[in-house]
Formats: sequence, structure tokens, C-alpha cells
Amino acid sequence: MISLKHIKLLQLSFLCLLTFTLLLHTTLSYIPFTAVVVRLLSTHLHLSVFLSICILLSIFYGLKTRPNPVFLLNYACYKPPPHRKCSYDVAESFVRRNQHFTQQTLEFMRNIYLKSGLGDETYAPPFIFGEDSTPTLKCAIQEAQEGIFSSIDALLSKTLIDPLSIDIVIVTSGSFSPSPSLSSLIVNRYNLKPDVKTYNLSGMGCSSGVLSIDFAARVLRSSRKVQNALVVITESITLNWYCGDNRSMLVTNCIFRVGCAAAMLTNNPSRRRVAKMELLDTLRTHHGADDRSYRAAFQEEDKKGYTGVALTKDLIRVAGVNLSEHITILAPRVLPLSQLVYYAYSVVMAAVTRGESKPAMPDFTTAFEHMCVHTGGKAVIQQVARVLRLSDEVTEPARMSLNRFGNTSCSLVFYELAYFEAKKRVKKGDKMWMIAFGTGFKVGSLVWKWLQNSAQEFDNPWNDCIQNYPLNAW
Ligand SMILES: *[C@@H]1O[C@H](CO)[C@@H](O)[C@H](O)[C@H]1NC(C)=O
Ligand SMILES: *[C@@H]1O[C@H](CO)[C@@H](O)[C@H](O)[C@H]1NC(C)=O
Ligand SMILES: *[C@@H]1O[C@H](CO)[C@@H](O)[C@H](O)[C@H]1NC(C)=O
Ligand SMILES: CC(=O)N[C@H]1CO[C@H](CO)[C@@H](O)[C@@H]1O
Repeated sequence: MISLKHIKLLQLSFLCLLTFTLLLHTTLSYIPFTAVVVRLLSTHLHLSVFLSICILLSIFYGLKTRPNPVFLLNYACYKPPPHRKCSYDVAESFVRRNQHFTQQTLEFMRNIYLKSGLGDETYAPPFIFGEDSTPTLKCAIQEAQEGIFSSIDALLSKTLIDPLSIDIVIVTSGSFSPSPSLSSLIVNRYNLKPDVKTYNLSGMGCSSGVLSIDFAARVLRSSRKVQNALVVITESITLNWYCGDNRSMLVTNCIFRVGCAAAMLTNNPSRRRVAKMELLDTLRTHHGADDRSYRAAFQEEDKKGYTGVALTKDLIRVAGVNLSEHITILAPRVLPLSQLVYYAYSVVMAAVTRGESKPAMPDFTTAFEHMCVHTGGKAVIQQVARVLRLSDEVTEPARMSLNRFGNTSCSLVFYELAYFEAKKRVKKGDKMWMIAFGTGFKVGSLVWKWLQNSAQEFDNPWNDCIQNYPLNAW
């Protein structure tokens, strides 16, 4: 079957051929190009008619096959109640009560915690404060529901979207997948219409927030109908609590914290005026073919049979190397011409000198006014800043989000987004880069353009504390 793509290709080659023939004709006969065109068209009526039809058709198909724009109407981040705050003392007394740790292990945990970049105001899951403090499925569902419902409620009230006009629901949760799925939970709670398309993505790691926005955008771009997509990015850490004493696995207990975000995307062009941002570009790279990347963060049982996620020492190096790979693909798409020329030159020089001179890292601050770097941990932020040569100001939102909310897994980039808004740092027309890393090993990028100036909304999770930030602790 001949598709639109083929027709466009045919038209393009026809036009090229025509131009080429005319150019050849002019150069051979020394008559100006335009004169030849005018003479040709005036003497050959059918040719000029054919040509105009071709041009009209090209414009028509071009418009028709142009992918829909994708807008972020709004987003909301969950902020747990104040009594769920988890200072180091709370975490330690919990551990003391429940596990029979040696003094050494406790000291190890304290060290990790002090170096992690987390502050004293992050939020722990409900079971930590419960009577019997065992991580049950019930507690896990409670944790997930609190986050999901509160962020969707806020989102619906801000966007004034009727739940019945939601066409697509994408729920992503790093590791928690109950049955029926979390997406069914949402359909049930908000009485969504029967032809809603739901997708629940689980086990895709920390980058799944970026990944599910990319997924929603792909569905919206290819759809011929105007649609609204609800993306919910959550994690339930209750069942991920590690109860053993293997050090590589204890790290996650120290930095995992509660968080959830919901976002509404649409391909409706008439919502451009009210939308917050337009999604310009997305990129996902997967580095799992390499064994070290694949095993950098790995869920398994320790010798005593307790399940946990082991973070290897390789993690930070893998993040650095694979980020550089990711950037070589992203750079040509987003950099301004001057940076691109500079970058291309350094790549060519590196090839000519056989690696003696390393390709220079392009300056991404020339392409983006703002960056949201996924903040899995302090070491990850430092590594990203080193690879991309970012100053402390650029990584400030990442560091402050880690301090205030901890590693909330995939939703953290949205807490950073809220930080920008609370600080009133974004202006209409600014470009923003969101980048996240995840187990696998995956790197994901989203490129946004702001359609509004930043506004501090009633539910911004930073509302009550923004005046205390930035801290200059690290
Ligand atoms: C802890 O887990 C890691 C990764 O699975 C393993 O290599 C290491 O031997 C374990 N250490 C102990 C003390 O069990
Ligand atoms: C990812 O990182 C690993 C470990 O440093 C490296 O061996 C591998 O080649 C990288 N893969 C890609 C596709 O960049
Ligand atoms: C942050 O949390 C995610 C899962 O929630 C985990 O996969 C990741 O390794 C953590 N990041 C760091 C640096 O520990
Ligand atoms: C892809 C994926 O994670 N699918 C999950 C959807 O939800 C059901 C029920 O919770 C799980 O069994 C699937 O694994």
C-alpha cells in the first residue's frame, strides 16, 4: 500500500528533479533562473497547473501528517501530613525497635544517612508509625492510595477536567504492583468511562516518570482524536523495606522516601493558552546490554533470604558513562548552532587524534534555561554535575529536593519542577530539560517549553518552607 510517507517522498524527489533540471538549464544557457521558470511556466500551462497542485498537496499532507502538539496542562505533587516526617532519629528508633543490628551496622547507616544529602523533613510510609510496624500489603496500599488520590484530586481541581473526559490513564510505580492494578484503582475511584485506555507500568525503576510522560506523548501524538491523558507517577516503599543487614541493600532504606505526582497531558491545540508547558522532544536510551549497567542496581535476596535492592559501587560510574552516551544523541537535537559546531569540531578532533583529545562537553545551559536532574542520591547529582560541567546553581533544585523530600524515586523530577515554580524562576518561553536515570540501566530526557510564567499554586508542596531554601549545607 502507498502511504502518505511515500507520496511525500515522491513529491519531494519530483520537486528536486525539477529544480535541478532548471538550474542546469540556466547554467548552460546563461539565462537567469527565474526567467527560465517564468518562461517555462507561461509556455507550458499543464506543467504549471501540475506544479501548483503538487505544491498544494504537499502543504495539505504536511499539515495533515504533522504530529499533534503535546501540552502539560498541569501537575500536582503529593505532600504527606506533617506527622509523617521522618528525621534520622525516627528512622533509627524504628530500626532499633525491629531489627537486631550490631552497633557497627547502625553506625554504617548513620554514615550513609549523613552523607546522603537528606534533611530531617522527608516523609516515611505509614507503617513506620504504626503499632506493630510490619510492612504489610494493607499498609502498602494505604501508602499508594494516599499519594495517588491526593495528587489526582488536586490536579482535577486545578485543571477543571471532568474525569469522564480522561481518555488515557498511565500509572507507573517503581516496584509495587497489586492486583487489580493501580490503574484499575483509579478507574474505580473516579468512575472513569468504559472506553478509557489504561496502562500500568511497574518495575521500570526511577526513570519511569520521564518514561511514562514519553509514552503518553507517543500515544497522544499518533492519535487523530483530541484526548486527555492522566499520568500518575508513584511508588510504594512499604514492601521495599529491607529487613536484613547486608550493607549494599541497607542503603535504600536510608534514602527511599514517600512521594507521588500526577500530570495531565493533552493534544488539544485549543488548550495552548492555558497549558503550562509544551513537550518539544523526548529521548530514551537503554544501556542494559552491558552487564555492569544491567546489574548496577539489582533486586535480590541476601544470604538470609531477605529481599532488597543492592546498589553496587559501579552505579555512579555507570551513570556517568551512560549519561555521556545519552548526550551524544541528544546534543545535536537541542544545542544552538554555535555550540553544535564547537562540539562537532571536538568530536572530529578526538577521532583524528585517536582519542588523545577528548570530545568537549557542550554547554547545555546554552540550550536550556532550567534543568531538573533526577536526584537518586547526592553521589548521582555530583556525578551528573561533573559529566555535564554544571555549576552549583544549576543543580540547586535537585539538591534541595533531595534534602526536603528524599529519594522519592520516579516522581522526584516533579518536586523539582514545583521548586522552580515556588521560587518563581520560570518565564514564558523558557526551555527546561528533565533528565532521569533508572535501573536497567536507563536514561530518559524530556525537553519542555514553558507557555506561562511560573505561578505558585495552592498545593505547591514547597509552599510552607520555600523561604528556608536554598540551604548552603552542601
Ligand atoms: C551483600 O549483597 C551483595 C550484593 O548481592 C553481595 O555481593 C555481598 O556479598 C553481600 N554481603 C553480605 C555480607 O551478605
Ligand atoms: C554503559 O556503561 C557501562 C559501564 O561503564 C559501559 O561498559 C557501557 O558501554 C555503557 N553503555 C552504553 C550504551 O553507553
Ligand atoms: C532511588 O530510588 C530508586 C527506587 O525507588 C532506586 O532504584 C535508586 O537506586 C535510588 N537511587 C539511589 C542513588 O540510591
Ligand atoms: C506491565 C505491568 O507492570 N503490568 C502489571 C499491571 O498490573 C497487574 C496487576 O497489578 C500486574 O500483574 C502486571 O504485572
